[in-house]
Parts: sequence; C-alpha cells; structure tokens
Amino acid sequence: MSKKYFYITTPIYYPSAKLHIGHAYCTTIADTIARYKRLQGIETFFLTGTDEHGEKIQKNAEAAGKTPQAFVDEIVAGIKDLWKVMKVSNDKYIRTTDDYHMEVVQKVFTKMLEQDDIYLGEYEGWYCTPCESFWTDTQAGEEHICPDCGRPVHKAKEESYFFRMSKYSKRLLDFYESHPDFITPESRKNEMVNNFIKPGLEDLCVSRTSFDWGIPVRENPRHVVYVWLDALFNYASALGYLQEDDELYNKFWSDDAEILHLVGNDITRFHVIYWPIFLMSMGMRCPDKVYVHGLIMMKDGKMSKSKGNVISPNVLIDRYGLDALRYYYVSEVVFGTDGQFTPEQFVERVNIDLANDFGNLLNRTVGMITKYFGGIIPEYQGCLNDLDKDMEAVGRHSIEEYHHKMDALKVNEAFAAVFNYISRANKYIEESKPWELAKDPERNNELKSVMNHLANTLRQAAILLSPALLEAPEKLFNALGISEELRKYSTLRDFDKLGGETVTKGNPLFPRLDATVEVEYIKNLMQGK
Ligand code: ME8
Repeated sequence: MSKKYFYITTPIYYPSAKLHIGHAYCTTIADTIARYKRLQGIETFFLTGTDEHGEKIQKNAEAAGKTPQAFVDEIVAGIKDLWKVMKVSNDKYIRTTDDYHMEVVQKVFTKMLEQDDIYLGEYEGWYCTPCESFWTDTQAGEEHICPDCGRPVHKAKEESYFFRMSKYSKRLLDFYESHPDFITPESRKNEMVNNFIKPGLEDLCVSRTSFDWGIPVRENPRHVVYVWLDALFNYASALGYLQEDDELYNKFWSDDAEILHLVGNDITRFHVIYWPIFLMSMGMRCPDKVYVHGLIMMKDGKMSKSKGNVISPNVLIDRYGLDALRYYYVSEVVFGTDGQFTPEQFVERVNIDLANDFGNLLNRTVGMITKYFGGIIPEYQGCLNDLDKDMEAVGRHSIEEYHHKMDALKVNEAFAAVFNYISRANKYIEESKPWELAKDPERNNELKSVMNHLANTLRQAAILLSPALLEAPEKLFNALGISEELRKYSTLRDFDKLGGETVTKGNPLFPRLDATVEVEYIKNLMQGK
C-alpha cells in the first residue's frame, strides 16, 4: 500500500565545478519517479540542492581567486539554469549556505553535544579532500590512497569533535534487520556491513579546525561542522525541521510518508551508516530507503576534468533535445548498476526506440487515419478478432508491468514495458495489413478497429512515458487531437474512449539521426573538442 506522502531527494551536489551527465542522470531519475508518484495522485515533495561548505570548495575558490561565497554563487546559478533547461520538477532547492539550514545544523550539533554523543578530542589520521572523508592508517594503506576514489589522501592532525558511532552500531544492525529494504540493491548492504560495521565503527570526526569555510560550532567557533554532518541534515532542514514553520516536516518526515534518498554508489556509506545514526541520535525516524544507483562511466573510467572526458548535459540537449537525453537515462542504464556511456548506444537508443519504433508508429497511424478516414479517428469497435484481443492483452499487461517495475524502482524495466507495447503495435500493423483491409468495403469495421487501437496505444504510451519524456507526449496528443480528458492518467486503462478526434500530420516526433555523423560528433565532445 502506498503511503499518503512521498518524499524523494537527490544528493546535494558539490558546486565545485559544473555538473556533468552523471549528476543529470541521478536528477532525471529522481524527477521521473517524482512525476510518476504525482501522476498517481500521491502528494510528493522532491528536493535537490547543493552542498556548499568544506575544504574542497574553499580550495577550489582560492584557486579561482574568488571568495568561497562568490565562487559557489556563480556555479549554483549555472546548476539552477541546467535544472530549468531539463524541466526538473523539484519542489525546493536547498543550499547549505542558506541561513535557516546553518541554524538547524548548529542546533543539531548542540543537542548532540548536550547528550554526550559528541565529545572534544584530537584527530590524527588521513583525509581525502575530494571525498571529504576521513581514513585510518589501515584504510589508507601504505600507498596513502583513498579507498573510495583512489586519489591521494593527506595527513590531518587537528583538534576536533568526535561522534560516538560505536554507541549506535548494534542499533544500526537491528535497524537493517527490521528494515530489509532500507539499502537497495541488497549487495550494497553486505558491502557496508562487511567493510565498515563488522570491523567495528570508529568514532567519527565531526568538526574541522584547519580551515574556516563551514558552519561554526556555536559552543566553540574555532571549529566548523564536518561537511557531511552539515550536508546530510539538508534532507530535514529543507522541510522545516527545528524551525518555526515545520508543516512540511510534519508531513514528509512523518510515518505517513515514504522517504526515498537516491544516491550514487560513491556516497553509500554516508547515507546508510552515518545518516541513520545521526537520526537515531536526534530521535528522528529513518528514511524508508536509500537507493544506491550506479555511476555512468566513460570508456576510460570515471568522468574527470583531468582526463578531459566530461560531457555536459547541455551540449547533448542542444543537439538532440531534452527527451532524447532523458530517454537515454531511463532506458539504457540498468538502474542500480554502473553503466557506460558510449556515443553508439546513445544514437542507437534515439534511432531505434524513439525515431523508428515510437515516432514512426505515430507517423504511420496519422498517415493511415488521414488516408482511410479523412483524418478522423474511428470509433472503438470492440475486439473483432484475435489480433485485436492480443493487442489489448499486451496493452493491459504492459501497463501493469510498468507500474510494478516503477514501484520496485526498476526504472529501465518499466520503460522497456512501454516500448514492448509500442513494438507490439508496429507488429500489429504488419499482421492486420490495413492496406488490404482498405480494399474490401466489407472489412471496413476491421480497418476502423485497427486504427482505433493504434491511436489508443499511442495515447496510453504517451501517458506512461510522460514522467520521463516531457515534450513528445504533448506533441503526440496534439497530433492525434486528443482531448484534455483523455490525456489524464485516470483514463490510462481505457481502451474504448477514442473516436471522432481529428489528427494532424506534422514533423516527426524524433528525426532519425545519421549515426556516423552523430557518433563522430559525440566522440569529439568526449575528447573535449
Ligand atoms: O558527493 N554517474 O556530491 P557530488 C552517475 N555533496 N551519477 C553520478 C556520477 C556519475 N558519473 N557522478 C556523480 C557529493 N553522480 C556530496 C553529496 S548528499 C547529503 C551530499 C551523482 O557532487 C551521484 O548521485 O560528488 C553521486 O552520488 C552524486 O552525484 C555525487 O555528487
């Protein structure tokens, strides 16, 4: 049973550089899930934002010759623009430099100090600035490399506050036990338990004194709060936690809400170990699920500025349109595992699924309705034969499959179910041979039935695709002359409502790409040309 409210978040990204197609991937999937929930009438809150403090940002700002605030302001403006171009439907954008958030983090720190979950000590160990994470001698190894990102760590020795992690490790394991879906996919849970919890949780350093770009600890302002403690609380502060107006918090962080954090597998540990422990310390409920998605890799590994293989979402959208990129994200990458971005697969997805299967089905349907029925969609005739029956059965099955998969967050499989329905419709044309039916006036009803079924398949597909594709569904509805009423999700399962609409011939939904030219074009982008 769905809960009354749904709260979904992306990680809050570091505004240390412009975002790339990896960040846009996570945001698009979150956006698609949020739109899917809203379609079903579930009151949804979708949060994204930026994680603006810490040593990394301070260093990057210095290198750019700017103050940290001016530095992040500029990058954040670009990120907000990108989400606008991508029509991301977030209900709020949080910046950890916002005053209200900083106050919440200070209050949290005070409470943790007061209840002796936090104590003052001295940190001596290793630090990875790009990941903003602490490592022990054993973890950093002889090579002094960050176990997460493989980059060099540096020695850190400074006075700092510590959080008593070990106090909560039993409670955390019990929580995992009683909430088997908390970490999804499950393989990630085993990884965390074996690598971090079983060897014994060390107390975590939760403040820094060697730089000052952060939220000052009220009780001891020489310290700034560790950036991960600061960042994780964004999920609660954005809703009004510990603030005067906490209406959203009372809804979306209540037991009536389903809370879902999407995170990449680079930051699992922070979300499935530290975050629930911090919440337990504050006496707050834990989220229902942390969904760990895979990363989009390039042929030569991770995207990085130094490799020069970073692709900006903007350049792909400018050339291929928003829907092409969004569709690539929801279809090509198996949600939950790493995927590799290749220009060949990108172009293939656009050409095979969008241009050939989907766009062409619309084109053929509009063409035939124009030719055989003067552009008016014929009335529903029921199922006149096995082909019609099978078409409807595949439709019903695909619709259920889509919901089942979306609810299980198997996003790529959900969209595969829609494309299965679309492919079936293309096959239905070949099998029912409308061009032959048209020659025989006695078979006019059959011809009407085929046209009506095709138009309805397209209508249903457009509704199902609408959480992911933001432009094509409307173009399709317009081309088929579909009324506002029949564009609604509440009519999704109807097979008998179309008839009398006037179709309009127009430009193809997705122009077919010249694969050789476009693969070359994207390859050049990947080499930073
Ligand atoms: O870690 N493929 O921020 P971040 C897919 N500020 N997703 C990718 C990706 C890729 N190649 N690269 C990045 C931080 N991501 C912290 C988060 S949350 C309280 C604080 C996505 O800018 C993915 O979701 O490094 C990953 O976990 C996140 O961006 C990391 O973003």
